Amino acid sequence: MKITVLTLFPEMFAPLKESIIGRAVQSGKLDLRIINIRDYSEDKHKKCDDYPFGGGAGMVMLPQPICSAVKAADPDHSARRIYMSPKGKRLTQQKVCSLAAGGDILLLCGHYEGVDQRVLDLYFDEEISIGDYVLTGGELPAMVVCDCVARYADGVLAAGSLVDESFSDGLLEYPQYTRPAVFEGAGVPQVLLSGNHAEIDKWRREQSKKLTAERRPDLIKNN
Ligand code: 4GY
Repeated sequence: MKITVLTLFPEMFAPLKESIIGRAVQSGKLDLRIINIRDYSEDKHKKCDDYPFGGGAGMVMLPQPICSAVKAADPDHSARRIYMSPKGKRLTQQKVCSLAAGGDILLLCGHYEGVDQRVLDLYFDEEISIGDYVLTGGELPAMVVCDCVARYADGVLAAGSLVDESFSDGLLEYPQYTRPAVFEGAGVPQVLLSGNHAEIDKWRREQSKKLTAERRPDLIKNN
């Protein structure tokens, strides 16, 4: 699986060096390329932003450095080119699945007041939002996409991890317990200690349905 990220702040992607995603990169299961847009600026001061036409607060990212970086990273437009933006279509687990199955991904992170609209019109395929709130840049959203998509790369997760989790069947996940069997006076549901796997599966399915009905009735109606 290959994911390329274009950003003015490549050091913000340090968290992806840790834990499961870090190991996926180290082992070659995930080909993650973080590209500094500034390296592609043809300006003598490597400038990457300027004032917005029409006035207003903040700065807009210049088209030239971004488009040169896109052409270098994805010369034949073989990747799905995605701009992280609150204006985009909301990310869902279904969308994550389709991205994971879809081939190479290129993510553009905006910063400041965003990118020149012509970059999106001329070079990008779609916009994705991770939720209805505004961040200072697209870097955290791009990390969210990298993380949740990379979980689907072959061998990244333990076998079966993708099967039972929340949303995989449109329901929230059942509660989990581990040792000790009694913690601060609180026990574990007896069925989980019974060794009866048919009963355990049944209990977990019931818990999933109950939790989803209580907390996310919208997920049930849309099912
Ligand atoms: N929410 N989902 C989001 C975001 C920050 C200025 C445009 C989001 O995806 N991206 O809040 N992005 C802004 C920062 C330029 C993107």
